[in-house]
Amino acid sequence: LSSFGAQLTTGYHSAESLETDMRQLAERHPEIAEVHEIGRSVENRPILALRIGERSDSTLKMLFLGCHHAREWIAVEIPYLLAEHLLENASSSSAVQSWLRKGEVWVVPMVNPDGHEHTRTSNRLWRKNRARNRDGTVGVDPNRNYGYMWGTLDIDTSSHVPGDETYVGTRAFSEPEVRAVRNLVGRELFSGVLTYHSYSQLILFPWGYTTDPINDTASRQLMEDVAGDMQNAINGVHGEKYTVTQSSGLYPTAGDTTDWTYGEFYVPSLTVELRPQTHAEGGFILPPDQIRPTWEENEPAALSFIGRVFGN
Ligand code: ING
Ligand code: ZN
Repeated sequence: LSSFGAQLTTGYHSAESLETDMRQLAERHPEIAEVHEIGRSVENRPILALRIGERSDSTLKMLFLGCHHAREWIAVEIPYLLAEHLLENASSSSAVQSWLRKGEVWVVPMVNPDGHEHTRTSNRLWRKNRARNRDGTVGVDPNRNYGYMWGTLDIDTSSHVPGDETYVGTRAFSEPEVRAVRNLVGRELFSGVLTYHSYSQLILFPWGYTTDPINDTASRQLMEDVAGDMQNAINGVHGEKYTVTQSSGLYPTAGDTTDWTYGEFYVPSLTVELRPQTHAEGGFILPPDQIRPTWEENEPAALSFIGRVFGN
């Protein structure tokens, strides 16, 4: 059973085919995998996590998130394929086996199922969730709705105007999809967080809300080292270049995932912007034949982050 089985039309998962595949994956590996519903979306779709690991009382845990933004379809597939890789190599790879003995990996491939469904049926380039705003517009940007320095910027990349693409919402954690992640992170105390987006081929570390660097030089060094290792791992597979930078260097944003997980919990936290590099190469519309090579280069990158956190 390959992960491409349920994706006959586009090569990409829908919310529904993802649920089917996540449940089948867990059923095939009952000793080390469980599906958890961590919350429900605005339109009441389940937000699902796979918990992978032998123990449920471990203190070493990592979190991989995908698809805060509806149109970034590749950002569903990479965390899903990571989960599949860990489960299918749990006994054949000694590194994976030892990680799953001492720690847990949590994977949430689709934080924003309503928006994702909207991109399949109505508007391929929809970004936000499907919240009904008071002024009649639709959608809050889930990657502006986290509670660290939330709402402190009011610019086009972090907007207080409800109809805008980067609308921050009425208050921090106003959105159920973002509360689902908050509750999971509050409960599990992760030692590393990686959230996937597309596109641009970047590896981003906090802060987003300011161009100031992180004060704590040890944390900053750790995140830059992990990011640099990931960059090298990626480059070594197909020669693709991913650039490491502070996220505010791309553009300033307040309320993103990694500012909150680092700012609130001091957890090393990174954002990866997957393929392609440019708009001319398709932007958010990545041909399905690129899923496999994108995974092939991101596999050693994700594993190097896990190795750094769990020990090799
Ligand atoms: N890009 C991210 C966004 O939310 C980002 C970039 C990540 C900014 C992390 C700040 C912090 O705008 C996409 N493509 O969504
Ligand atoms: Zn995004």
